[in-house]
Amino acid sequence: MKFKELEEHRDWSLRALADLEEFIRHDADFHGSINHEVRAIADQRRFVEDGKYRVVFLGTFNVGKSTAINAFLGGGYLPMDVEECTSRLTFIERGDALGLTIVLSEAVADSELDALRRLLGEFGAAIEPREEGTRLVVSFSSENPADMRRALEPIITVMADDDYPLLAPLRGKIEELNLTLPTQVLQEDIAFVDTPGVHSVSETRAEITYGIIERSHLVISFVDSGFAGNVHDLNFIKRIIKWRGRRVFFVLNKADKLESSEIDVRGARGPARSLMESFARHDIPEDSEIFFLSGYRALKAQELEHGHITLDEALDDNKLSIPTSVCSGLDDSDDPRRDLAAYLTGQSRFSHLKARLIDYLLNENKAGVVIEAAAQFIATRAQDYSAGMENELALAKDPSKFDELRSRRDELMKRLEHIRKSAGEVLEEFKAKSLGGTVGGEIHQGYESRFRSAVTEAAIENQIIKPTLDWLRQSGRLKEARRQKFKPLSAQLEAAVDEFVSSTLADIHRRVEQDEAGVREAIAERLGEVRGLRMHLTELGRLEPAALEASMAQSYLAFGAGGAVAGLAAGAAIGSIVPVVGTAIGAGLGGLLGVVGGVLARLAWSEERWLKKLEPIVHENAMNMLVRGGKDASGKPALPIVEVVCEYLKKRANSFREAVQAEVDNAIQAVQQECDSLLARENEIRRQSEAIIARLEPKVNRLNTLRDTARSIVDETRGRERIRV
Ligand SMILES: Nc1nc2c(ncn2[C@@H]2O[C@H](COP(=O)(O)OP(=O)(O)O)[C@@H](O)[C@H]2O)c(=O)[nH]1
Ligand SMILES: [Mg+2]
Repeated sequence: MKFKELEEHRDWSLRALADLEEFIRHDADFHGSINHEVRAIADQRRFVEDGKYRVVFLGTFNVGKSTAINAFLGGGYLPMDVEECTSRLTFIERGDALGLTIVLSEAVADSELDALRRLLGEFGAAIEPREEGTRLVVSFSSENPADMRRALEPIITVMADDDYPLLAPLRGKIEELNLTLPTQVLQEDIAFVDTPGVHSVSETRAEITYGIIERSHLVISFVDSGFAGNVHDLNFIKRIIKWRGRRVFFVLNKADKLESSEIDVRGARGPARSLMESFARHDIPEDSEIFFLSGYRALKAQELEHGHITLDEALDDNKLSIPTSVCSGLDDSDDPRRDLAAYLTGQSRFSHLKARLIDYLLNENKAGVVIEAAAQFIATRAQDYSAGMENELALAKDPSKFDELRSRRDELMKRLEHIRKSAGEVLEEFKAKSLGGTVGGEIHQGYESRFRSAVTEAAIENQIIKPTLDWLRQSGRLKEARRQKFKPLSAQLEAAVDEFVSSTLADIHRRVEQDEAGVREAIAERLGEVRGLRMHLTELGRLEPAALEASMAQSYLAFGAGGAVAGLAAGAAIGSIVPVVGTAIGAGLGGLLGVVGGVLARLAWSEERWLKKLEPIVHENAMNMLVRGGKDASGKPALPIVEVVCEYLKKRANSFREAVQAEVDNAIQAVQQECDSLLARENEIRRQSEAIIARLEPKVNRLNTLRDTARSIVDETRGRERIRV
């Protein structure tokens, strides 16, 4: 599957969903529940829209994130080498033209707007406040990357304060920057997210970073290849990988500063080896992909190619340190600019990263699956909506079919009731499994109680506190911890809590997913039967078992994919556990520093006395984080992790059950209503058959075309390439 094809399918799906919605809302021949269907369509639309390819760049200040993003964009759009002062995210997406929207937490002041206007006016950019001054829309008169950079620099940098003092208060209000770049620049529909340059990822406002990772498809973690053995954020990254299933690529940047012998992606030596050793210590999957990169060379190569810099400028750039042998080779070249660009591109190792990124987003990311699920949904819904009209049409064309429908009405209703009852049983069993209870003599514990019973005082003691203190007892650790104001001890405790929660939760999650999948399968079978009955309403007697099975199989897939999405929708609606737990861990960390960091750190006690003093503090912190709660670093109350997790498990189970129940009720009700309304209108249908045929036939055809196109998209996405999930 190519980007372009997937894009076309996405566009088609969005249009088709809009068509279906239009039909439901405004066509008198739709007889089902408008609310239910509109909500189901809105869910699908949200998934399709969210199925864009968002790549988020993480890493400490100065590691080269902005430079590398610029390399992906082919020009210096983002300011580089600047100390940024706001913790905000920069989103870069494709758009009609070069553009910038500044999202503010409060309205812009007139003085700020004036200052910004003057500044942007210097290169012909205009600014317009929207939404009561909380959004500033900047439009550029050119597509020159330097213009965007010049507009952004004073908005985000600390240094700019001296030059633009009037903008200082504005900077504090910035929540988000949205850049759009013309499509010829960003050919693939990948959106990039640059995270603020701070000294450590965990120091950025955790919610911001976690929040965006939730909405991204790939995380690229930047590491300075000169400091690969000393990466601070691996716990944070581990949570992303383990709890959210996000793929993380590790980029060892500034590889131009390495000897070629140090560059070995397999990790036998050099920085990749150091990084892999850290992976092992932090329980990061060892098959995590590592890339070497020189973002700077990659960017300069493209600037050369696009004529943004001259050959001489490149040759004079000390940072590029182009070897004399390469320089002299250029003397004989027909096109030295192209040749130097090619040399730099090769040296940068950028193409490996880019090719793998695209390959991942297209083939392993769920974007393809989302489109397939949407197409499946469209096919089933189009079929459902047209089935009602087809039945009416069949009766208008051949009113003798009314006899069968009348004689079999009671039988039909009984079958539907039977299906409703057995679906109810499936959901009852799920309720017992998820919330606890007894079904069919079997006692189920429930997810919440499973989790609570794993978090015992003894488990906390053995799996968190003891290992943390053992760690502290190793030689030199205490001294080092004291020297660094106990930060290493906090980090160690955080890691132990993290490990404990992740592994306990991982077991429960597996069970949750298995139970949900079981429900989906069982319910899909019943829904398939309902749909079969509806499709053959006017010829119930002739409903062959084979026909029923075929429609069941089709519907099973539909619900399998669509239902998974409904589950996901529920998950999205209740939020995710990761940000909250991350915050709770951060809160515990603040607590420990608060207690120890102040007075005690300076005391000249013996090692034994220190350990005795620290033991209850570690204990207290672990208990606060997990079960008691407390205050976070900024003094706000923080819920304990156990409560956060239990709330999540309960909400997830309930939303899943409700979503499935609503889907079943909706499908059954539609058939019942349809049957009764057809019988009630028998005389009218007999009398006005001509008019009814003329009215319904084009609508049925339109819906059937939608259905068939959707089915062919399903076949295509499924057939041509296996998408790994
Ligand atoms: N030598 C070298 N320097 C780089 C490379 N990438 C970025 N830099 C430099 O590192 C500094 C910080 O880069 P920047 O992209 O602003 O980092 P950010 O804070 O992570 O966004 C700048 O001076 C860049 O020129 C690289 O691949 N090699
Ligand atoms: Mg930056």
